[in-house]
Order: sequence, then C-alpha cells, then structure tokens
Amino acid sequence: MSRNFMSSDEIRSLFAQAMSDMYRNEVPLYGALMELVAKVNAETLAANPALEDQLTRNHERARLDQERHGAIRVGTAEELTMLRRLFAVMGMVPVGYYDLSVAGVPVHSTAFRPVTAEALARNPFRVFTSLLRLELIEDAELRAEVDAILQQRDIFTEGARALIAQCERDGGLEEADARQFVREALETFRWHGDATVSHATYHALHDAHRLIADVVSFRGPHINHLTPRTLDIDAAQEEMQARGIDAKAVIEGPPRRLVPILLRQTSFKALEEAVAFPGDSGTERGTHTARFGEIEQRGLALTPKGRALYDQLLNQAREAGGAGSTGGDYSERLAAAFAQFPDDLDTLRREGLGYFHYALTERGLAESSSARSLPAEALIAAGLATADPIVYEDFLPVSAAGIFQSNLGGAEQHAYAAHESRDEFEAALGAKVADEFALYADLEAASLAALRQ
Ligand code: OOG
Ligand code: NI
Repeated sequence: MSRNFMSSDEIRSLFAQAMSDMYRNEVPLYGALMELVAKVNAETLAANPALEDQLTRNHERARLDQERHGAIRVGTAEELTMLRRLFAVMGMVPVGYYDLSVAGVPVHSTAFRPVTAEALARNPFRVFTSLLRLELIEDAELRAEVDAILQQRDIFTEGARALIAQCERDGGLEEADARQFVREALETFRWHGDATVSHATYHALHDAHRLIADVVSFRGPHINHLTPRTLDIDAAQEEMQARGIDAKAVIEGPPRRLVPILLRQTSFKALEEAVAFPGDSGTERGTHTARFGEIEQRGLALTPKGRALYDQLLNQAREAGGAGSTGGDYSERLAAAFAQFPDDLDTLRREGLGYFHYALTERGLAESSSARSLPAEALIAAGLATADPIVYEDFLPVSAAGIFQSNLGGAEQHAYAAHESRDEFEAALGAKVADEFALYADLEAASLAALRQ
C-alpha cells in the first residue's frame, strides 16, 4: 500500500501560518508588530550584506520571514500529554525544562519545536508550553475546585483526537487529512470571550494567582502571544515606542553586542479584553488580561561553558545594587557585567563558548580530501572553511519569567518555596524532554563531519 503523506514540516508550516492569521484577526496589534519587524529586518539586511550572506549560508534567510514562536498554558497532565501527541504530528518535540516557580510563576514548561537541521530550515515554529503546578496553590479548597473545573473540560476537538490517533497508527496524514488536522488543531488555541466559571470564581482564582485564572477559566489554552524574529531588537523597540505601542521597559536577555548571543526579547503589554461570565441571574460582564505581542532577536547558541558564563554575568547585573531587573540603571549594569563576555566570533569559537556550523568555502571544495582533513581551525585560517554561529532555538527561564511578570500586572511576585520537578513534568508529559545542548552539539558535529566528505 503506498501512501502519499504530507511531510510533518509542511503540516507545521501550514499550522504556523494558520495560527498567525488567526492571531492577527484576534489581536490586530500583533499584525502591527509583524509589519514593524518586516520593515526593521529589510532595513537591517540592506545595511549589512555580510549578515545576509551569513544567514543564507546557515539556511536562516528563507525561514526568517515565517519565523515565530507562541506560548500556551495548560492545566492537567492529560492536556499536556495530548499536546505532545498533537505537536508530534507536526514534527515538534519537547525540548528543555523550564522551572518558573523560582520567579513566582506557578508553572513549569518545555518548548515544542523541530530539531533536525532540515526541519529547522524549513520552519522553526516553536510553542513554549507551560503546565500549571496545582500543588503550588496553597488553599486546599481552591485547589480542589480548580481540579474539578479542569477535569470537566476537553480542550481538543473530537476530529483532532481522531486524526492524531490516525497519524500515529499510519505514520502520517495525506493532504486532505493534514489540512483537516490543521483546522481542528487550531480550535484548541482559539480565544474564547465567554468564560466557563462565574465572575466570583474567576476572582477567587485571580486572587490566588492571575495565571491560575488564565489557565482555569476558559474552554481552552488560548495562544497568549506570537513572536516574530527581528534582526535588530533595539531598532524594533524604538520603532514600537515611536508608534506609541505600550512596550515593556527593558529588553530581556543579554545586552546589545557585536555578536548576538542566545535570545533578546521585548513585548507590548497584555490587552484588557471583555469577557462574559456565566451567572445565576444571567451573564456578567468583566475583563481578562492575558494576550500580548512579543518580538525576539536570536543569536549564537552557547555551550554549557558559555551558558554558565551568561548565567553568572546576568546574575551579577541583576544583583548589583539588589535592584533586580527593574532598577533604573539596569541596562548599564548589564552592559558592564557583559564586558567580560568575549564579543568576536573567533574568540567565542576558540574558547568553546558557542556552537558553530562549519562549511567549506569554494576554495575548500576544490581542495583534495587530504587537504580537507586538516583541523577545522587550520581550514578556517587558510580560507578553506567558514564557521557561522548556530542559532539558539530555545528559551531562557529568567527572560520568560520577566515576560510573564510584565504581563501579570508588573508587580514582582514572591518566589514559591518549591523547586524544580522535572521528573513530575516528564511524567505529566508522558515523555522525556530533549537536552538542547546535545541537539546543538549534534548539529555542529554533523557540519564538521561534512567537511571531510
Ligand atoms: C510564556 C512566557 C515565555 C518567552 O518568550 O520566553 C515566553 C507565557 O507567558 O505563557 O514565551
Ligand atoms: Ni514568548
């Protein structure tokens, strides 16, 4: 029996586009962000042909205009497990574990994303997915109520469940089924302006934690933001301010540098939206604040050594003066701390701080295989090979906490006394999360091996 399955990459691309179209309709300000980012990217590329060459060599140029991530939050293990199966249809697997309880957000998270070089080049769509940690709700009665509410809902359509099972059984979906799957899957991420709980219950949940109200009060885990990728986040931030968009005060992540590392992010504040709450004597009107727009700039993926240095310097900047990331001089403290982080590609590579993609130059390709068997550094020195940064495809817990925070009313939250519980998260997920460092190391190793062929 021969089957003509649509590739998981293509299903993911269709889905990412459908999500973007839906979110642009739901939150028009997101459309404004997309436009702004397209403009900044076009200007940045026009001013910097070397950057365009580098992105092209790295298969990042074509994906850039479609590149974005989203985020959702769910309430139960069953929901998380089913999401894992849903994302698997699109070639997206859980990568990394993020504990946000230390920042006062009662969730832990992973990122569903593609992992192979080919899939990433085709469309790197990622979804940061958080699971509510019920055990962190202190009030036992409220905890029981939350549990009861969550047990009653089904965030997936019957059609989505059936097509996921079909895909798992058959090993793929033919085009018509794949298109139907995208439509059905989209329903899970749609906004619902009608809550499933009374206004009073909503307030009780909200008092326990704003995020709990967001996860529990609705029929589904509405996508809460989508994030296009910019090549110059400082320009994008200025442009947001110039257009009167209510942007977050600080850019999360490392400071501006010559060689961008990891991830820098900014967002506009969440919108206050009308919600209808069911009540005994008819519908009650209220509002809910959850959905926003975000912009990110991605840079070099760091090795464990580079990441340790990043974490150390970030802590140093945040702790200097005990002011966290809200003190007025934060960007100066950050820049001062990061003066210790090498900022040229050769040093970053030679000191083993980042992951690189190696490729032969035209002259390298013309060489004999014995010349090509020299160490990579010798090939680079002789102009026979290039080494370009491997882009960071993941997230940063401190930054994520900052994004949550700025959309939870600004006030710093108290940290939970809990600690990370990766095992429980993986049990709820029904799978292990992949180690992001191993994935980058594999990409680098494959490019080195290809030099010799
Ligand atoms: C997720 C926040 C994390 C990011 O870009 O770090 C995130 C959320 O608010 O649900 O999306
Ligand atoms: Ni985000």
